Parts: sequence; C-alpha cells; structure tokens
Amino acid sequence: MNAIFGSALIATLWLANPVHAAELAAPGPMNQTPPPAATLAAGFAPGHLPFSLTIRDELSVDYETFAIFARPGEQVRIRADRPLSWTDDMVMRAASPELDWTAPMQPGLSRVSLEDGEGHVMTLNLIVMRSADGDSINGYHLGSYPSEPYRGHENYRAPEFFLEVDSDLGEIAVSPHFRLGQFLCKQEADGPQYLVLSERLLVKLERILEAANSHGWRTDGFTVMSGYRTPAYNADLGNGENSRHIYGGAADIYIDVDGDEVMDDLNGDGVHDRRDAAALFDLVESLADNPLFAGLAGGLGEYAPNAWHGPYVHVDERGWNVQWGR
Ligand SMILES: [Ca+2]
Ligand SMILES: [Ca+2]
Repeated sequence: MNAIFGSALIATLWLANPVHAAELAAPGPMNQTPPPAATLAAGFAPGHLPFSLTIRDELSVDYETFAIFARPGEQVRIRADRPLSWTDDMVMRAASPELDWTAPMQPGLSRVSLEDGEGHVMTLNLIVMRSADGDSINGYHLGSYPSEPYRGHENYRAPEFFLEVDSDLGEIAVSPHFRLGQFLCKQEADGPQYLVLSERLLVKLERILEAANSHGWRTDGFTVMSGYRTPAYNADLGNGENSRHIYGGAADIYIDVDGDEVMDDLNGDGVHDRRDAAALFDLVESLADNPLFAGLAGGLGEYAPNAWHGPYVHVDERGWNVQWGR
C-alpha cells in the first residue's frame, strides 16, 4: 500500500516539476541553437558574445566585458572577426574589423562600446597606465624587480607602467565576473594603489570559472585571495623573487558562495579542508589540454589551510605548465 502511494506521489512530483515539463514541450524553431546543456550550470551566464577580438595578435576575447591595459601612446592592435562599430565619448567609427587603438598619453580610463549591427555589444575598458619612478610610483612603494627576466622570458621583464586605481576605478569590471579592485595588492596605501594585471590571466580565470560551473559548482566568481603583489610585499611574505604575482599574472583563488571567507565544501564531504583545494586543482589540471586553454598554460599550486588562510589554489599564465603542492 505504501509502495503504491509512494509511486503515485513520485509521479505527481515528476509531472509538477518544471524541468520535466520543459522537456515535454514541443521543440523550438530549428534556427535556435540550444545551449550545450551538459556544459552549462543552470543560472550561470558566461558572458560570451557571438563575435571575438584578437588583441595584440595574441589574445582572443569574446566576452561582453573586457579590459585592455596600455602604455601611454601605445599602438594597440585589435582585430575583430567581423566589422564592429566603435563608440566612446569622443569618437564614433564606422564599422570595421580593424579596431586598432592609440592609447592617449594621459593615464586613465576610456570606455568603448563595440557593436556588431545585430544588437550584441562588447564593453571595453581601455586603461592607460602611469610610469613608475624607480622602486615607487606617486609615493606608493613597489620595491625592486629582478634586474634580469626569469630564464630570459619577456613576460618576466620588470614592468615600467602601472594601473593607477582609486576607489572608483577599483569597481570597474575587467571581465564578466571580475573587478579590477579584486587584484590589488594587500599592501597599505594612503592614496591611489598601483598594479599590473595580465589580460591573459583574466581570460584564464573566466574559463576556469565557466568550467567550475559546468562541473556543478554554481558560482558567479572566485575570491581572489592574492592577485598582484608589489615586489616589496612579495618579499615580506617570504616568496621567491620571480613570483608570477609581481607581474600581475597570478591569482590565489577559492570558491566561497556561502560567504564565510574560506573555501566551500567543494567535494561535499562535510568538511572544509585541503581536499577542497584538491578538487579545484583537479578541475584546473583537467583543462590543460582543452583547446579553450591553448595559450593559457601556467602554474597550478595546491595549498592546505593554516593559521592565516583557508585552502586555496594558485593559478598563473606564465606560458608553460608547472604544478606544485602535492
Ligand atoms: Ca565558504
Ligand atoms: Ca570538503
């Protein structure tokens, strides 16, 4: 008797469930491409557009929001895969796939809208950086960068220009799910703070975030426990002088949807510990050969909790894969 009642109840619930109701509905028009259901977590908006840009001939971006950080006067080569119109406060350009931008000499933000003629818009935050003055910039202490780039790699050359960030600029989006202020050094400052930040790291973090949601960890972002570090701050932490953090190419991240400022229980075993960092590490490791991660190789480190921090994972975009922490 109970078994029959139970079956009836399950059947009732099954019919009332809107997911199943949707599955029973007639299919939509053939020209509507359904989202790849197996690859997207319900409710997560990855922020992709139907068009893409290639920035400086090396980084492909198809996000609704992105940022480019440029030296004063830099000629930034930007090519789109179709004609896009360009609009900002000062300039409107006719639609073209050639969107090269000459950075003004004055540091600061230019906000640009790129539109494809079909209503799809990319917001680009173009930020001109400020020149450093030796081991400081506008009174903000940086410390000393290594005089020679690590193993001769160009992306380990000491930066000469830095993003100047006040409280307003810290709030701007640099990609669909990350703000500039999340990457600031924890070093104290009286006035504006300064950092360098790799556009390639932003793409890598967005792709890991999308993969995390596909994996079933529903989250709209990562907590960036440590992003940019000045060489001085990095040295105080006791880190090696070639840390990818001092080049703005690394982020120590965890997932914290419940807001208690430590990594959530990703593996669902009821405790928050190193094994949750391991779960995130395993996910990032599994992406190494994914075509979406071509050109995004870098470091991957797993960290156990201690007295100062919870479990987390280090990711960077140094250009070759290396792992540590296990
Ligand atoms: Ca948490
Ligand atoms: Ca756990």
